[in-house]
Amino acid sequence: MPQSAPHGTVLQVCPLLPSLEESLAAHHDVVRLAEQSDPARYLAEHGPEVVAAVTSARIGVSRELMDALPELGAIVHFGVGYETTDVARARARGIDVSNTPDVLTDCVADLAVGGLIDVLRNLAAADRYVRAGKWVPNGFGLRTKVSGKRVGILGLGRIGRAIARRLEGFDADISYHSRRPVEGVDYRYAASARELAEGADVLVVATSGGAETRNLVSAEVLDALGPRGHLVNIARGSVVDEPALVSALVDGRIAGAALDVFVDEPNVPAPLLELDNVLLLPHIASATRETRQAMGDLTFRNLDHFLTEGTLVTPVPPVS
Ligand code: 8YV
Repeated sequence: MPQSAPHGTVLQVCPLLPSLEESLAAHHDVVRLAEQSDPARYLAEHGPEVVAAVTSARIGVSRELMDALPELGAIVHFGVGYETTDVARARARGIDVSNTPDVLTDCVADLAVGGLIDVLRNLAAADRYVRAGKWVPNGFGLRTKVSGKRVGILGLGRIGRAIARRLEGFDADISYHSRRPVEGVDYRYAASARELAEGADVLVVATSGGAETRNLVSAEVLDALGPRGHLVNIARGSVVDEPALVSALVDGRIAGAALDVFVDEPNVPAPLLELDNVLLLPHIASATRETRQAMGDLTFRNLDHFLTEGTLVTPVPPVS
C-alpha cells in the first residue's frame, strides 16, 4: 500500500444501491450512519476515525457532517450531481470529491428526449384517456409535431450534448446557452437563458444545480418561451423558479412541461397534479438497471482507489 493511502473508517452517509452497499461492506471498514442508534453520538465518539464518506448526489455531505469528520480525505458521490456538498469548503480542507460522470449520460439524455416527445404529443395523457374509457373517434384531438422543432438546450455539458445529438435525428434546429460558448460545436449560441427561450419551441434544462444556476429559468424566461413553448427539465428543480413555472402552466403562458426533477422532492406542487399538459416523473432519468449498476461500480472504484492509492478515479472539476 503506498504511503499516501489513508487508513480508517468509511462512513456511508445514506442508503445506496444494494449491490454497492454489499461491495463496500465486503471490501472496506464501512459504518452506515443511518443505522446508528444515535448518529450524533457516533460522530462525536468516532468522527476522527473516518477517512472517506460515500453518499448520494441527493444527500451529499452537509457542512455539519464535514465539520464532524476532521480526518476526512474524500467525499465520494453516487450520482453526477454534487451540489448538496460544499465543494469549495471541502477543497479548502484538502478533501477530494468525486462523482459518477459519463456512465449516466445516455440514460439521462434518453429520458429528456422521451419527456420531450411525451409533452408535445401528450402520450401519458393519451394513455390516461384510453384507460378512462373516454376514447371516441377523434376525441383526443391534435397535438404538436416533434420533428423539426427549435430546441434550446440550457447547459451544453456531457448530458446537454448527448441530448442535442439525439435530437439531430429529429431534424431539430438546436441552440444552447451555457456560461460561455462551447468549442467545437455548430449549434447556435444564445447569450442568455432568455434569448435561448425566445428562439425555442422547446427549452431543455440540462445544466448542473447549485447556487450558480438557481432560478436561471425565471418568470421572464418562461414568458420568453411563450404560450406555444414547452419546457423539459431533467437537471435539478432548483434551476427553474418553480412557483413561476406553476403559474405559467396554470395560466397557459407556456404550453406544457416534462419534469423529472422538483425543488422539494418528492413533493410536487399540487396544482401540477391537475394538469394534463404536464408530465410528472419521480426523478428517474438515470434509473435503469444498467446505468445504476455502472454508477455503483464507479462509486466503488473511486472509494477503492482512494483507499489503496490515495487518489480518486473521477474527481469533480475545480471550482470555477
Ligand atoms: C440520481 C442524479 O437519481 O446523478 C444525479 O445527479 O440526479 C440522479 O442520477 C440520484 O441523484 C442519485 O443519488
